[in-house]
Amino acid sequence: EEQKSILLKTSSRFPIPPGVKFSYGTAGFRADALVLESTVYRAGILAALRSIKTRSVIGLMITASHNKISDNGVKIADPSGGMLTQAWEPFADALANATDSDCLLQLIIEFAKEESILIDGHCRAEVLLGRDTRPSGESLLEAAKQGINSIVGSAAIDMGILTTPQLHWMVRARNKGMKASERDYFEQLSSSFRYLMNLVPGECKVKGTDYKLVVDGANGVGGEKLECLMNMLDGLVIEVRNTGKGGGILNEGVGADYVQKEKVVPQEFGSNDIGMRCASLDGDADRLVYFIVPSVSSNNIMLVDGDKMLSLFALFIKEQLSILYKGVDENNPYQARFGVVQTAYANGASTDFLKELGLEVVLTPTGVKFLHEKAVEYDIGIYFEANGHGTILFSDSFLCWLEKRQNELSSMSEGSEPQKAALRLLAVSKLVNQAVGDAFSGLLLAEAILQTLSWSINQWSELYQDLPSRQLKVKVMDRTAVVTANAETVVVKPPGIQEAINAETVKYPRGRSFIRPSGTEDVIRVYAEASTQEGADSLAHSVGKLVE
Ligand code: 16G
Ligand code: ZN
Repeated sequence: EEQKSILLKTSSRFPIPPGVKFSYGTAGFRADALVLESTVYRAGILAALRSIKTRSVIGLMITASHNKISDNGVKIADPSGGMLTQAWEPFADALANATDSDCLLQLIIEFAKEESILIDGHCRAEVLLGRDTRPSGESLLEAAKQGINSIVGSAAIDMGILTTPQLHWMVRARNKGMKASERDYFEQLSSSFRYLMNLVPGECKVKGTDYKLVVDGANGVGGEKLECLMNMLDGLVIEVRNTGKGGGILNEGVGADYVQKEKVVPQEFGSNDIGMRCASLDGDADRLVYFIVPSVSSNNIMLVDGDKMLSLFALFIKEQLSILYKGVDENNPYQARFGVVQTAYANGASTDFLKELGLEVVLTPTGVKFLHEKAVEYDIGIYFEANGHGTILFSDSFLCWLEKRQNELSSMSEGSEPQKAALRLLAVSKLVNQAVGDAFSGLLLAEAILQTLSWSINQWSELYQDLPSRQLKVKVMDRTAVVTANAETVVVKPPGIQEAINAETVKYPRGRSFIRPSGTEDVIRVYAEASTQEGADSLAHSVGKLVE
């Protein structure tokens, strides 16, 4: 009864805006910040219930990533640090759209019963809260707190302004009984980076212009946090621009999404940076792309996208594994299952490259939750979206074996190549965020690998030649009319469209094209690639016409 009256009282302070329908999409709820208070309040309730149900710490992050500054959003992190289980998404939708306090209360009671969640104050809930630098974040965070506190026995712990991956990391660390402050996060990243750098062969230290990395912070939380992390690093000089302190606007003409989609130089970068190694974070620092400014004459960049990051990481890990196995005796082989996960957006040239390396490549639909879910099936699973979101997951059993093997090797032949390979892999498993894609992990790993291989960014970029591609979006009445299958590579509805796409595609050498309904906008997205840019453009346009 007490619980009911608290819920009725607090929820009446957060009426839902008229005429808006909320949906827990690929990246949680996202909308104009002005209509989000009730949704975030309700997401707070959901997080508290999830915490009681799982008897674990849950995360709630307030961010709209690469969206414009006036937008905001909220997403929930599960006990593993990953995305909220898909099984609860329908409940999230129902909560967000409940028309009034009574409906809301009714929904909660029914759901709690179904899921056997006992709200009696004995089962304690604990939710870690984080937000990015958006101005609307502060009041939305307050709404989340009220939502959490309206479930009896719940504690909301405000972790302050964070990157999305930092919050996910903290949730995971807390549930593993590890130290989980921001300081601990920075410690773990910087110490494992130092470890990798100490293993760089002496003759390989990169010199000259290759020495410095210039990072575009998207005028968001990533720029600010990278400046903290940077001070703890040895052997790497980083210059951060677009930190948000210089008056630039979040995600406006800056950031990983802009750079990857538009393939042009971001604000504050230009002719002084020609040939430099540059990188861009997105607004909540869970995406990363590298780029080079090739010449003064144009605004175009040479992009090193998520696919190329994945390719570098896969190449490096494969190499370390094969060195490691050289030292393994016949009776003690642990054949790590090593797999790569991409989406249909992966450049065809990257998929060819990975397959030629002898790796197993699988495709999933767009959205981190799908890629992540697939990658955990391997001992070492690497996933990346072309847009720069991705990570490398290690299984506990493989890490356990690796730890043991490293000990054996160090007592047998301290300083041998197989032992170094084992140490490198162990360091990578600590450097790389195991909860979710993290621009900082990706950046430090890429830097350490380039140094280990003594490669310039140009050599990295030349791993393979991207096939020219084009992306378009088409506004439609009802995007749900398009239904896809086989990891979004085939349209099953409306009938006939796939045949028409096929008929267009065969006209172009190396042609490939697909369409899918966006999970974040009211549009159908079109992707096309072909052996020439003109071909890709023209294929995208003709496929776009089929959709209109
Ligand atoms: C979200 C996804 C991202 C995906 C994008 C696609 C997460 C954390 N983020 O931002 O992975 O690439 O949506 O957007 O899952 P779209 O459906 O509008 O093309
Ligand atoms: Zn993001």
